[in-house]
Parts: sequence; C-alpha cells; structure tokens
Amino acid sequence: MISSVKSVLIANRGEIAVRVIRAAAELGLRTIAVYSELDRDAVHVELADEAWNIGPPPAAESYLDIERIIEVVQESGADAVHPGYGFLAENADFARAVMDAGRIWVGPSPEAIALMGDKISARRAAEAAGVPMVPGTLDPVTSLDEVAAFASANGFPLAIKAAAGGGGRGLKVVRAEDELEPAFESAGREAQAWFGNPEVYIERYLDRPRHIEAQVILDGHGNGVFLGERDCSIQRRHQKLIEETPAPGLDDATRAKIGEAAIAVAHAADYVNAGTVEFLLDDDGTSFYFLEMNTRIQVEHTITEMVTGIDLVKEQLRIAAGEKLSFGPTPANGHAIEFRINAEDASNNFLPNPGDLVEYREPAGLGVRVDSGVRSGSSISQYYDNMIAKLVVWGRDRDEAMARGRRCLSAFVIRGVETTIPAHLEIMATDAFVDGDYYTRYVEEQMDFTHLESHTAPALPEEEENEERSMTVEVGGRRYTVKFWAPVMSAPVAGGARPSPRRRPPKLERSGAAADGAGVVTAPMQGTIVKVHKPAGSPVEAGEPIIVLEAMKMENEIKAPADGEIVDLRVQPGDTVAVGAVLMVIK
Ligand code: MV4
Repeated sequence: MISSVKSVLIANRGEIAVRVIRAAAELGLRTIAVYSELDRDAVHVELADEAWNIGPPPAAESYLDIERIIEVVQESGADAVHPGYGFLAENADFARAVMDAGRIWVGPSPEAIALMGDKISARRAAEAAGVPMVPGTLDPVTSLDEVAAFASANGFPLAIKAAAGGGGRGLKVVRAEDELEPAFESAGREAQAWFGNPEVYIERYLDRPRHIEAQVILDGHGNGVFLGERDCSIQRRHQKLIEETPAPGLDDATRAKIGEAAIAVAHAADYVNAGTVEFLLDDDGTSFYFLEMNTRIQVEHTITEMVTGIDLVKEQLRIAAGEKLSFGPTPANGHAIEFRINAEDASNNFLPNPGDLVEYREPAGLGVRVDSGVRSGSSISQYYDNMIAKLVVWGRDRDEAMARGRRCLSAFVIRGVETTIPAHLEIMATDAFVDGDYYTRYVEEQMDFTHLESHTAPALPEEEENEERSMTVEVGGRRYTVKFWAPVMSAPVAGGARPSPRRRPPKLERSGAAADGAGVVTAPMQGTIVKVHKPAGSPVEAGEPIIVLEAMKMENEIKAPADGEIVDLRVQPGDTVAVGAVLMVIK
C-alpha cells in the first residue's frame, strides 16, 4: 500500500500487539515490536520482524517509558507508531512526541485525545454537536452549594465524576441528601490523588441503563462511517466480560440516531482514525445519552470486524498514511459475541490468578476467532493485564452465535490458572442473557459465582530461569559479541525438593546428588538419549559418565551424582526426554 509508511512500531504487548502485527504484515509493512525483560520470549516478539528491549518488567519502566520508546522509534527507523490500547494509547504527550520525531502517529490528533480525555470538555463538544446528554454540568463544580442546587433541581440519584476520570474510575453515586457533602469532598480529593486533577462534574445518575458504544472511523478527507454499536453491559467492577453486536433489541431507528450522534461528536473533535463513542441507553430502549469518547482502538473492536468484514486495524494504518476510507456504510451481517478470557478466579470474587499456562488449546471452527498473545507454556504475569485471550464467535443470528459461544467456551483448554470461562458459561445460561434483557449492573446485582469450582491448579513446573550468556558471531565478515538468554543448566535435587529459582543452581556434574548419597537423576534439558554406558544394576562412582544426552546439537554427559548402584534405569538410546524427566536412580 502506502508509499509513506513502510514500517510500524507497535508500542504494546500481548494480544493487541499480535493483532496489530498481523494487520501490518498483511499490508506489507515491516513490523517492529518492543518488549520488557519479562516478555523476551512473548508471541508478539516472535511474530514481529524485529524486536527491541525497552526495559524491566514494571510497565512504568518499559511500556510506559515514552523516552525509551521514542529512542527505539528513532534507532529502528520506524515510519509509524501504533499504540494499541491501554499503556500510552490515549496519552496526548506520547502522540505529540511521535509526531515531533517526524513519525506517523496511528491514532487521532493529540488535540482530539486531550479534548476527549477531559470529560468536561468532551461533554461540551458533544453539547455543541447537539447530541443528547444526561442532564449535568458543563463546567467543573467547585462548591457544595452548586451540587446541592443541582440535586434540588434534578433529584437523586446523581453522579459525581472526575473530569480526568473515565471508564468507571472516579465515579461516585449519591442517593440521598446526607451523602452529598462527604461524597463531594472525597470525590475532589480522590480525583486529585488519582489523576492529578481535582476537577469534578455532576450528572443525573441512571440506575439501570445499558452500555451501548458506537464504532466510528474517519479519514483525513472528511469522510466518516458509523460501523454499528456494541452492547457492553455484561461487566463487573467496570471490567467488561462479554460484548455483543448488534445490541439485542435495539431498533433500527434508534441505531441510526446513535450512529448520527456518534459521527457528530467525532466531527466536533476534528477526529480522525478509529474511535468509540459511549452512550447510556435508558430502559425505554430508545433514549440514549452521550457518556464519553474513547480515542483508541478498543479491546472489543473484534466483534465489529466479525459482522462487517472490515479490518479496523488495517484501516487505521491506511488512514494514518493519508488514504481515504475504502468503504461506506456497512450494515452488520449476522451477530458476534466476544468473551474475555482472563486469568481470574470467578469463585473467589474474580481474584487475579496469574501463573503459567501448563496447557493451552484454543477452540476453532466456522465463525470462531481467538485473539491471544500466549501459547502453551506462556506466563500470565501479575505485572500486566491478566487477559489471556478473546474468544470471538460469529453466527448468522444471535442464537447461532450463542450456541457457538457455548461450544467454544467448553472446548477451550487452559490449565495452570483459573479463568473466567466458567463464569461465562454461567452467564450464558441465564434467561437474562438468552433473552438479551440485561443492564450494566446485572452481573453484580443478580449473579453469584461463589459455587463455581476452583480447580486447585496442578503443581506448576518450576519457573524456568534464564541466564545471560554471550557468544561471538560473525555477520558479513564482521565480528560481534552478542548476548543471549538460555535456561540455566540445572536439574532438580533428589527427594522432590526443588531448587529455589533464586539460588545458584548446582553444577551439572553434581546434579541429582543428595545428602545421603542417593539420587534421582533427571534430564537437565529436553533432548535425545544417544548412549547409555552402563546397564542397570552396575556399581558406579561419583562423577562417572553414565548417559549421553544430545540437545541442541551438543552432547551432554550425564554423570553419576554419587557412589552407588544404578537401581533404576529408565531410558535407552533413541528415547527423547523432556526437561526434568527421570533418567535413572542411583542408590
Ligand atoms: C453513568 C452511569 C449512570 N448515569 N453516568 C461507568 C463507566 C463510565 N464510562 C461511566 N459510567 C457510568 N456512568 C450516569 N449519569 C452508569 C455508569 C456505569 C456504567 C457505564 C458503562 C458500563 C458499565 C457501568 C457500570 C456501572 C455504572
């Protein structure tokens, strides 16, 4: 495509980095990944054409480090930067820094990001565009008198919201007069503490709305298209669990009005690129109110793609390169549902449950899409979001999509961590979901997951420790010393005790040596047995080579850990063994 863009750096990790890499690769772009030390072997790193280390595991020192990422942008020669979602996606300073470096920012302008980032200026923009809004203030409220005046004019409940909040952060619901003063005071204090901006505003609070969001996409030539809505009401604690499109029961006239309103808001912000306009839909099913605009590609963009056939990330890249939208209004074909598969224990109040994916197998088939950034053996780290995968199903109608969803949820195999899959199956079994008759607090108010079985995770394999090594290589005749990371050569100690990953592992010759002179000797790495020097029953001396294990084209001598006798010999030449497999027992 795109003459001006030949490469793109993806300033993100996990499934969204993978998602963007796929789109960019299909456009023929060179893909440049970044990774923290924890993500050295991540799927997104492997899939990209090149990858750059940007720092230690904490996001603040890697994925949020604007300076370091801009450095990599420059060193790698990336023409464009795609931020994904989360991290720096809605950071106007980062967008500005990318543009100041002379690169293309794959997203809306820093001005549009800032306008929508401040929820008060966003409300003003929507008001100017003539879009319906919940009754509320268009300026920060600074005194309790103003809040009290609003309450007597509009009644309770009301919401006090942080101007710099959004997505449910910094939202306080006030249901009675006597809660007003404490709520107002703490709202301002919390807004200052969390967002560095004490400004708050007020709205009438709707108790049982649906959360409907409109996907829009606009190019730099004045064209904008509404690509349908998504119902994201199945959530808890502002974490979405299930999204679907079209919204169940939404009539075409209301859908069209929501689409017009969303495009009007986008134009009011001179918005270019993909964006989402959030609305609350009242329980009459037709009254809707502007809430916020998200200036990024969202997690749940996938369901819109499933019913429109449009690759939104490719369109983002094309638009950023200055191209015109390649399509017009595109009505939904069929129905799509997304299930967020998180490493959380639903039976324990959705407590995060990071760990290693001992086994990971995705469902497949017609109308099934799984977006993930993991494979068997990957770790879900407590440093980052614990989403493992997005299961997205499509059907010709909602019933078919639901049946497909149930089949795929049941077929998804994830061992090693608890997941939200059992909770999804419970939700799918409720009349409210089946009838499409649910609202934003449905899961929190009506559902209880404590009875769900918490599969006590099987014993996790020892965390593999990598050590830094170096090697000299020649590239085009020039000598370089390169660093690389490889598993520490070690073997578990006899008696089932595992060496602490922090402790310096024993040397290979001593592997398996136990205090009492007996030892279970295990494979220090995966490989093939090429030779066994002695038969079972033979006496052996400590340090004597017994088995030759070939791994990575190198032969490794496995030695007797102690004087004694081979009381059990478990392998013969030709066997392949996994790391940790028992080779022999010496007594
Ligand atoms: C509201 C509301 C009811 N009335 N504002 C929460 C997320 C943030 N985007 C705004 N939120 C809400 N704002 C008024 N005036 C209810 C919510 C809300 C909500 C919105 C979307 C999805 C889930 C939600 C869960 C609880 C409350």
